[in-house]
Amino acid sequence: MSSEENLTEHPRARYIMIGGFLGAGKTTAVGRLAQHLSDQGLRVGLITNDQGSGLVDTTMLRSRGFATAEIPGGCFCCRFQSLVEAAEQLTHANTPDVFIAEPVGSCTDLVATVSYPLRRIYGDRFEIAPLSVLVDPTRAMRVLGLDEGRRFSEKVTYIYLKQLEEADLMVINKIDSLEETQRKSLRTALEERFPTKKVLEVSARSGAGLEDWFALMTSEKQGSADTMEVDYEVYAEGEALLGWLNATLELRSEEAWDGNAWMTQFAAHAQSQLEEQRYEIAHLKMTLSPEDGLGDLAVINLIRNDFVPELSQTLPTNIQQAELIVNLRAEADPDALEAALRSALDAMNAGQGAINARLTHMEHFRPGKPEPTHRMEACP
Ligand SMILES: Nc1nc2c(ncn2[C@@H]2O[C@H](COP(=O)(O)OP(=O)(O)OP(=O)(O)O)[C@@H](O)[C@H]2O)c(=O)[nH]1
Ligand SMILES: [Mg+2]
Repeated sequence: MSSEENLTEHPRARYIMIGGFLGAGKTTAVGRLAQHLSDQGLRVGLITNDQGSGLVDTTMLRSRGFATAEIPGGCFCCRFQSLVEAAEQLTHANTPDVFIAEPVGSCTDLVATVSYPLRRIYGDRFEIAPLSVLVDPTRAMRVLGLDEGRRFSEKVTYIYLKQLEEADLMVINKIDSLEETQRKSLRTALEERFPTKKVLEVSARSGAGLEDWFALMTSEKQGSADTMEVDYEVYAEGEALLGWLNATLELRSEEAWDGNAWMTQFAAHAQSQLEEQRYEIAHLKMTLSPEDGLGDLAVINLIRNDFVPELSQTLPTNIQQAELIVNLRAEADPDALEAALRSALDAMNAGQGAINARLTHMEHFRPGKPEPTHRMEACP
């Protein structure tokens, strides 16, 4: 049976896409929204996406019990049919009332290449919500010149600003980390630069502001404005400046060890290796899953060089054997990312009571030129 036949058997499901640059808090927000909808008795299907495979985001969302389909090996826009098939796969599993999709954080032009094609080709199956674009305040303040800290180069910044330009809902996240004056000046700067946008303020971590945002995503339909112009040469060059590394390792030791402490130390070693070369980190994220089958997970994130690795989930007990997934995105040569990761591992292995680490998956590359399956500039 074709994917078209399968999907037509079911009523229209809402399709919500939460975009935003690397590290803005998309997966955190997706998990929050999925929980919010599940608590209301709705069935949710989540879709994750990456240029490579072996994804921290998928591992995290699945560990929380959400039905999650993964599209590895290319962005939604270039793998449009895989997106439709992922929805079909989830439909078979639990017939979601709502799909929540997280696009790759270095992607833009999602309205023209994903939302409008879904509406025009599969409008009888999906009701498309407004596109949300999440904003990490520190990153945004640097891009907009409100903060002096380090920033990405011009072409990566081009992608960042294009993401903001196409937002239906511009969502300042992490307001728990902001002073009142910073929050006001960021909001003012965004409203001045993008006067037609609806700007919201939330904290996916604390829950502040989420009710209003979730209400908009679950009730409003996306409008029909003409899409923005995108220079695909600059976009491709910007994407190619970002090095990508996905690795999976098996860790084991005779003695039980503290996985939270191990991962924190490992992230700190990787950070110092990258900082030595002055590579700008976009997001280093890792999960550590013990092989005891109980489903616990430790998660660590580092979202820029001048910050600290944050454990957002911890393991309750010591472990002996575990799988470590590493996803690293930085403005750097991918070979240099691999070298940094290997040096960080060497540093860990040089310590006392070393944990035996075996690499089971490693890919590191620069994303290729985006070549969307469809590009529709207007939608009825
Ligand atoms: N302080 C604070 N931190 C947050 C908030 N939301 C997310 N974070 C943190 O931001 C980091 C990145 O969050 P993710 O949800 O993984 O970000 P993402 O946009 O999915 O990242 P990519 O998938 O790599 O593009 C994590 O350390 C989160 O815990 C928030 O509201 N406040
Ligand atoms: Mg994510």
